[in-house]
Amino acid sequence: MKRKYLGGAIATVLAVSALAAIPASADAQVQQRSVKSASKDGDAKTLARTTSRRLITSRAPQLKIGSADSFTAKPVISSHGLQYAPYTRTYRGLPVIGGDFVVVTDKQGQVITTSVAQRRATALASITPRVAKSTAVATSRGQLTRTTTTGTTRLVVWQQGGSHLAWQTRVTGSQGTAPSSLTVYVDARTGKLLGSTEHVLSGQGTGVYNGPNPLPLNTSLSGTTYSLKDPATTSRVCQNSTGSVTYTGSDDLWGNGDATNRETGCVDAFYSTQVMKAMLTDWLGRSGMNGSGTWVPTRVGLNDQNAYYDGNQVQIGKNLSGHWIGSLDIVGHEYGHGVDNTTPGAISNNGTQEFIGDAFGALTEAYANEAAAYDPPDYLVGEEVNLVGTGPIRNMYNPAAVGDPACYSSSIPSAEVHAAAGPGDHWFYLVAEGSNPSNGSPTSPTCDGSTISGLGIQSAGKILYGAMLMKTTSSSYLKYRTWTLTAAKNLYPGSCAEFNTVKAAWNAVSVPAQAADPTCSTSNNTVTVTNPGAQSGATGTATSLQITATDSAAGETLTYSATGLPAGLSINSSTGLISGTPNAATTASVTVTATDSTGAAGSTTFTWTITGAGGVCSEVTATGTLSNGASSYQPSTTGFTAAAGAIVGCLTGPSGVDFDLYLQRKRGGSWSNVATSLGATATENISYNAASGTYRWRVLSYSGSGSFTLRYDVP
Ligand SMILES: [Ca+2]
Ligand SMILES: [Ca+2]
Ligand SMILES: [Ca+2]
Ligand SMILES: [Ca+2]
Ligand SMILES: [Zn+2]
Repeated sequence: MKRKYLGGAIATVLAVSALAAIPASADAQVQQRSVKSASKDGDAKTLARTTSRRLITSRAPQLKIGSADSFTAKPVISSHGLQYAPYTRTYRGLPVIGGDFVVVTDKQGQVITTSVAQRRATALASITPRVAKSTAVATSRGQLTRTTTTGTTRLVVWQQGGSHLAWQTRVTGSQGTAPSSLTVYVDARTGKLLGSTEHVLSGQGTGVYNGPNPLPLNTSLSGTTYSLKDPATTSRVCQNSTGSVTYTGSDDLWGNGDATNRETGCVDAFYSTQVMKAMLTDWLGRSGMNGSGTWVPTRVGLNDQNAYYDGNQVQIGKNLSGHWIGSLDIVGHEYGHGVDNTTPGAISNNGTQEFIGDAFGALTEAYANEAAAYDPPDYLVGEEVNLVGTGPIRNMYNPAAVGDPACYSSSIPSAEVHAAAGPGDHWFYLVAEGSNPSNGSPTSPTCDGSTISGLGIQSAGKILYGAMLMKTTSSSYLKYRTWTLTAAKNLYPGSCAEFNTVKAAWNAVSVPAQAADPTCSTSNNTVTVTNPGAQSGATGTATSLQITATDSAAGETLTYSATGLPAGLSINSSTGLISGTPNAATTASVTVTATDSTGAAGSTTFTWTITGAGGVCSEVTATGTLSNGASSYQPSTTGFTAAAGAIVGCLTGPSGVDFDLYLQRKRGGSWSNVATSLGATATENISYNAASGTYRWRVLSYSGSGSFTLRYDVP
């Protein structure tokens, strides 16, 4: 890659000085926008940008803003409901290498976390170099055994631990027999080498046999000429390495089954990017290799037992039998470097770059999910063809099987980059499949003897990708531990199962806990049910009431229940809608409860008065108070006279007590019960088809005390 951040993005520069004033209205404006529904990605991205600017202008301490910093916003990335706003930094106009950060926000623009490369503010006594540019260029060229191209040299700040004024130079050539392209940093005050970044990321491939044939390929037709070019994504092509020419033909039939034929090699490689494109969209919510739909060309014909991504292309080489090696896992691996390079912080550092590639290879192979006769998912890298005569070149569930370390140690960051993939590959497998899978996948011995249950490869990929969107140039296994834990927490709100698995898997590969690691707890959720106020209705008239509730944890599913509802009404447990037709007059005390999936619950209580439509329980209202076990006679012990017809009574009382209702008739000087309602609560209803005579109500406290209301109709 010759230039950073090519194309697409319209960068905005935001300068900050110690005197920067925050507009008085800024907070109010953010607040106002936050309460608006931001259902579209665009709104959420705008809110993320606004929030990030506010963090910068308020000089939030976690951003480590120095006295002369400016910031450049890169495009906000939306994924799984979260927004990732990356920024790069300059100091007194010089790019700060290691000054980048990412602000993560939710859909409402609230900050969820920040990921900052540097640990202290940038500060330099002087930005005048003491070492000549030509001296620095010579030192940079000396990092390669043969340098064919030297790019432009510029002054930057190398921010790692402390701040160093540095000359940055891109040199391209070879390191021994391997292609190499380095960005080299030389201290501009002392002439010492500060560090370098490799841009050619080589993997080793395997032979390529996707199936069943014929493989469906998304090709283009122009005039009468077909080409191996995705019509929907014209940057996704497969070319002959010689001349970098996209394969074309007069028919839409490709390859001849000969594994040494380059066009056949392109069939497998082009099919592999086609599968990967779908995997990125469906599983990770990412558009194409670079996140905005763009790929770099695949070129088949590299004359080496190798494949590589260099920022501009993916070159596919061959095995010892001359078979081109564009298998799902090799192609997925190389374009995984492309995803890594085009997410914040660029290529992963300190021994983590190759495990990222392997994870994307495994994800691509898993998404294709081919039958055993072809290239089934297996968490091996390069198993299909014997590249150099030793079988697969990496084994994610048992790295030691191919001689790679399975466990992290302090020597990993400086180990050979492919061997350094061992602990990360092992971690990815444990998160995806676990240590003792029950689905037939292989066991994966842990470094600490622990047992882990997997989350499935789709969740493992989602969490790893979420971490990559928080990546900064300070990436390492230690940082990936913190970032994946943060991602698991953010992507599965209200649940700690994913977080706990990610944590257990890092422990299982000996990556130690970090001070910056988040913690996960579901016990602090609060659920709030909005009180709808007193309600009223009438018997025989359908009614409905929507209950609303909020949860402090995002993404939770609420379940509703209710007690004390007027007879005839019920609540929908998933929507919170109360509906139905009341069939008895009452004054009910209704309590609605909402519970989330972690068990957190909230409730509210309100009264709901149902009056008798057409006179039911509406003529006479009597009230009284009962102590436990006592009776009250209404309207008095001597009762009332009634004509023949329906005597209807509706009793209500406090919740938690059991009052019962009796209708008594006087005959021959004594009273006897003619109707009773003896339910378990204080709500009782009687409708009695009476002969003319003398009647009275008896209200009995079966248990509990309190006041009651008795409404009744007399014919
Ligand atoms: Ca053809
Ligand atoms: Ca396979
Ligand atoms: Ca494989
Ligand atoms: Ca009762
Ligand atoms: Zn690689």
